[in-house]
Amino acid sequence: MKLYYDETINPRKACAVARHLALPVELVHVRLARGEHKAPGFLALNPNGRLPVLQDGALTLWEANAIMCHLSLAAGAELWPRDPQAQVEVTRWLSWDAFHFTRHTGTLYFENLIKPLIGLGAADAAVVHEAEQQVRTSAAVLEQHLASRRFLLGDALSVADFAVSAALPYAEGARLPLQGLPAIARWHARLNELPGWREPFGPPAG
Ligand SMILES: N[C@@H](CCC(=O)N[C@@H](CS)C(=O)NCC(=O)O)C(=O)O
Repeated sequence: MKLYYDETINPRKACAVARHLALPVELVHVRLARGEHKAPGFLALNPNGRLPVLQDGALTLWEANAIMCHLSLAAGAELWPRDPQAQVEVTRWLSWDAFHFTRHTGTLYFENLIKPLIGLGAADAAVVHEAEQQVRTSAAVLEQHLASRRFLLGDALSVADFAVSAALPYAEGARLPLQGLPAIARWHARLNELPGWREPFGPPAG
């Protein structure tokens, strides 16, 4: 399997799952800052011109959430659970994440961290303000949910945890408004205990 990535928020999800599951995945570095994701060869893999992309035999798969689920199936793991009701629960959190959480933590990540890094100028204050409001609202929901659970599904780690937590490693630089939320902080600490989640871009074991 080949996983095309750069060290940014969406590829991070797929790389973390691959490493956590110790899958024999070859990481292929595509440098966003050099525009390598817009080269014809890469666009043939993903016409969206975005990372990550997974190649597994004849299958070429884009979208980080789908890639995480595929990796779990490939490993025979339970991060994408076998139980249908648990699948519904994971789907709920993946949808919530895409529309309400990482959508906005991702905006703060881009505005506060990436833009200055790649010379696109200062963060847009109005965009930052709106995203902060959205993150605060959604983080309150997440905080309440995690107050009585180890992971999003309860005791079982799932791809939903890898998705919803994608921006947490960048919380400081992205200036995510997540202070004073102890359940989220405990969950973050728990994820940090997983070497694959903590260091997703190292070579996967196995
Ligand atoms: N919904 C996609 C988003 C992928 C995405 O936007 N990736 C970013 C890197 S974090 C990217 O490749 N950006 C390049 C661009 O927008 O030109 C996924 O989850 O895989």
